[in-house]
Amino acid sequence: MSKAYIGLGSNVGNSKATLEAAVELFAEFGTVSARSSWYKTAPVGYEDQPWFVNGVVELKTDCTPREFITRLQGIEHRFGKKTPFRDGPRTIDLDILLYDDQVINEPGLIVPHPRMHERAFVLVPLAEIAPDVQHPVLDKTLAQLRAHLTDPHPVELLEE
Ligand code: PH2
Ligand code: MG
Ligand code: MG
Repeated sequence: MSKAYIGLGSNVGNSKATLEAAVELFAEFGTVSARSSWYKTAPVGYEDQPWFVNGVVELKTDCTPREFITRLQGIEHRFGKKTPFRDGPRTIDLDILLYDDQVINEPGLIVPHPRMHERAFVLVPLAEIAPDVQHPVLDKTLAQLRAHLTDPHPVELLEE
């Protein structure tokens, strides 16, 4: 059984409802063992677009990483994911952040997520549920990485 962390994001449509529905579908290939709060986050990269809703889920699964990314892409497809350009608006984005302490660098499958350590919209929810987990490449805990963030983009708790 492996433990994976998935980053969820959306800024098109009813983002929170979409992401909640996606989390329900994770039961098809794993068991959700922790989930962060939802956050409202300023867009990083391409900035002329609505704020995102972001969060992180911890999942126990028997999938291989390759099966896992295929499952996540299947869910993205079911919610009609379209990405007209890099970092642009999307109904849903599901990214593998960590997969046990595996380090994978294959076409279409890079773990840990290569930009997670520099993004507040990832590290704030991730450190909320897994502060003591070690980043397998940077050899720092997620709480340490969060404390050293220099990303200026605001991350705010989503009001219910
Ligand atoms: N995802 C991106 C690019 N920029 N910005 C925020 N705030 N949240 C995201 O999920 C996000 C982003 C590419 O996947
Ligand atoms: Mg992404
Ligand atoms: Mg993605």
